[in-house]
Amino acid sequence: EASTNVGEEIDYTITGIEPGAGITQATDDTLSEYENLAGWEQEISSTAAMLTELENAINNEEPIIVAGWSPHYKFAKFDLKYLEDPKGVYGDVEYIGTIVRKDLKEEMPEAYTILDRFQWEADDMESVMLDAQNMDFEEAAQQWVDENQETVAKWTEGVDPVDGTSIELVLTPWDTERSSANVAKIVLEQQGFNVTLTPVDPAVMFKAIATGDGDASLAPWLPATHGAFFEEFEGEFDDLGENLIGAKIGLVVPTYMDINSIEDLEP
Ligand code: PBE
Repeated sequence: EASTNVGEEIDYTITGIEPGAGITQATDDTLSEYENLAGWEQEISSTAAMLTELENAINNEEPIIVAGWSPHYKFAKFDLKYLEDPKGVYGDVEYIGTIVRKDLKEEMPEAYTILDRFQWEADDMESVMLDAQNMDFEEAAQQWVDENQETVAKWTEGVDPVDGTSIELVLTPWDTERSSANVAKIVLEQQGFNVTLTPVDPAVMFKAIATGDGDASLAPWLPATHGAFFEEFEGEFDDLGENLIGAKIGLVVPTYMDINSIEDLEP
């Protein structure tokens, strides 16, 4: 029996997300680096639109290929798999890092110490993301902080309280980063900081920290997803290393689809 041509069924289109996302660039790179994807396109729209299309396809058991990432609740909600990426365009398992502006250590040592210690697991982030399906992120983050006082105490141990110092955290506009930023906001506010959260595109996020317009960010996905921005501004910010290990991006399909690798796709 001849295998069905998935490409034809989905109009040779990968369902992407926002234009400024690192994964959008990685998907464009994938389309140009895999010869079998000649003629394929990425449909760029929004995360919400991608999730709606994914859900519709699954409800009808139709084929679909989306630009996907984890941690994300879509893996808990649906049966999904990553397509193998033998050329490694999407990178391997990643970490989410913390970067701060150059003078933060000197000017706000209390915040620097807490941000430097801020580290959690994919499960923690996922629980905030999942709760935030039914409440706002601030509430979900507060719930996580209430339930994880021991972890929070390790981040804040021995740090002096401050009296209303303003600090601006720059994030990117995805649920993963809304989760970490809102948890960091609550922890810093408990310490006496006055915290502003500013969501921007990844390129703007790196630039804001490099120029000192923003104080810190827990949002870089590295080494691949935001690697080009990281390199562009390297040396102009302080790199505090990972805050979460085990992130991933790639092409994601429902498990009922009979393909396993990007190389299985036909031109
Ligand atoms: N994401 C989620 C973002 C970073 C966090 C994978 C959609 C991106 O591609 O830039």
